[in-house]
Amino acid sequence: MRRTLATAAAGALAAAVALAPQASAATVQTSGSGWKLTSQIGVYAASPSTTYTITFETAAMKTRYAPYYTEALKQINAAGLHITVGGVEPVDINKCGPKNHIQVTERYRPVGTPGWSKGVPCPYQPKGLGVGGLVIYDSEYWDGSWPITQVHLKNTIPHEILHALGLDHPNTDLDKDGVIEPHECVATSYGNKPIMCSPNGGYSTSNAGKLVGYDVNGVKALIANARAQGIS
Ligand SMILES: [Ca+2]
Ligand SMILES: [Zn+2]
Repeated sequence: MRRTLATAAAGALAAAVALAPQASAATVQTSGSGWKLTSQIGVYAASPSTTYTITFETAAMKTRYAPYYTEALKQINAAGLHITVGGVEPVDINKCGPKNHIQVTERYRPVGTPGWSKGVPCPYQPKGLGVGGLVIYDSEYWDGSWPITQVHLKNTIPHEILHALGLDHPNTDLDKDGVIEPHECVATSYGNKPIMCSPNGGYSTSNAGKLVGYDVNGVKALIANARAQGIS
């Protein structure tokens, strides 16, 4: 029995090394309770001395989306990551943008699924250190073709920004039925799931749009992973 356990532990360690090949397995963490990082596409760290700037393809998009970031950005900055709302610039959705920019645009069904938006970090960075990314919101939210509640809208908009920073969906097989299901995420004693829960999560109260504690821990993990690799 004891041997079996030891073998299982060794296997888990090997998996951790495979996920973060350039990092110290002892100190880089890519998931925890209610948070997960995008290590499978090579982004799992963020430098606290970097400023990430959110830019927009058009002025109308800035007007539309920027107000939804206010509360989340306060929390992300309080957690130690610097992120700010910038201006307008061209966006090529097939390429990484300027370094440390999170570029925001809008398309009709950007991932093909009605009602789904997309948020991705610029992938495969040295030491997993994020350099910004791309967010493409589904234009259906605004023309009535995809009915979305205000709560879901308020949570979805910052959710995609957090993807671009390096946070993944923390869904996990809580009921042990062998399937990681939609909405299968840890919750607080008040029933609040991470804003990063797929397909949607976060507060359903007037706090909608704010990160839940789990998400803040994910942001802190991005910074801790940079420091663990000697990046200040
Ligand atoms: Ca399950
Ligand atoms: Zn998502």
